[in-house]
Amino acid sequence: MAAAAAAGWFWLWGWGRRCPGRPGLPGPGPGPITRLLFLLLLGPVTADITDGNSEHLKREHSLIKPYQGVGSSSTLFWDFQGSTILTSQYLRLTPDERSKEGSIWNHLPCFLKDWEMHVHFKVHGAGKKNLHGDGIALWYTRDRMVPGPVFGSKDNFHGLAIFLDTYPNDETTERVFPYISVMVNNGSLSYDHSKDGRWTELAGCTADLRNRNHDTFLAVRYSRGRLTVMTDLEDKNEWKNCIDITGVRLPTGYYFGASAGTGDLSDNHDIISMKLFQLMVEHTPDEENIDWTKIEPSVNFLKSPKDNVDDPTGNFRSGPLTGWRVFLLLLCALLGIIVCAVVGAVVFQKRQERNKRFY
Ligand SMILES: *[C@@H]1O[C@H](CO)[C@@H](O)[C@H](O)[C@H]1NC(C)=O
Ligand SMILES: [Ca+2]
Repeated sequence: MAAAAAAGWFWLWGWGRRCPGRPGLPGPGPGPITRLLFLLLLGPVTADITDGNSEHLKREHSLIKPYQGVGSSSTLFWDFQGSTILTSQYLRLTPDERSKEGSIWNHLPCFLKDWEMHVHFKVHGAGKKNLHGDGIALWYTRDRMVPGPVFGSKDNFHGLAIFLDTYPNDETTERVFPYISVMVNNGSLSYDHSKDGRWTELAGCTADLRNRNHDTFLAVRYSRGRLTVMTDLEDKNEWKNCIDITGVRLPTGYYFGASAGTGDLSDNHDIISMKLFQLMVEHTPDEENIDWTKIEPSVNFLKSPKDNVDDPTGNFRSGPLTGWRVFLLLLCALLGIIVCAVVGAVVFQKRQERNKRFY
């Protein structure tokens, strides 16, 4: 119990201020003090986390400036596809032009069990409100470099997708866009672009991420089946919670990537950096013994589609209904008591009268 509470607390505090994450500095996760407190709380359980290297930047899975030149290895680890261009300042997946698709894919499969990806991105363009699109997708998938209809990448993918969807294709939606959502797929699901992936999303949040005058960041953390997405869009150097779900199962050995697409509407979709950090997390021997590359992407809970239907009253449904049920129950009980009392009174009176007659 205490351990679980401490772990939750640790998790909560692990975020907080977003460190610049420069190589050599602690990037993601808890600062040293948090780590120390965590250690005090959990004692020997976390013995392995004491090495002072709880988080490591993994250069082979990261894309960092300078992208090219002497001493830079970043672009050696990534493949570019479609409309993607590289400048000294950013990597542009699509320009602000119609019908473009671009992607970048890490060469090397990632075999980390627990990781955190920080993405520094910029979505901007000339389009006014809701006349821009379509957004960026971040990927951790089995296949790489396959163009397709899902933000420039293939549908029916295996793995994890995080969509930074800037355009509401579903005109009936009450949602405010841009909207960030996550989807886990074992190849069986198709992303419905016309519904902004509503039927297949696991969770999401509205995020004002477009045409900002300051740097914008997104972080994805995957550890022990918990998937967390955080944003830093307000220039406060602070992570804000967007998505936090558990029960997510992803294998190791998949590829990181990012893609973007434009249609009739467009935007510049830029990636400035992608930094992958290893999280040092202990796993039980049972967990260690299974072959993590064989795990089928899945989620323990899956909302039924009807939960995703826009229903402004949905939030209140459980409240008043249970209230009514309780009320009806009390009413029945009350009626029961009244009936009993009346019957009892009548019987009593009859008996009294009978008794009187006998006297
Ligand atoms: C893939 O996922 C679907 C539901 O999302 C499930 O019905 C199906 O059994 C899964 N397939 C495999 C091979 O796990
Ligand atoms: Ca959309």
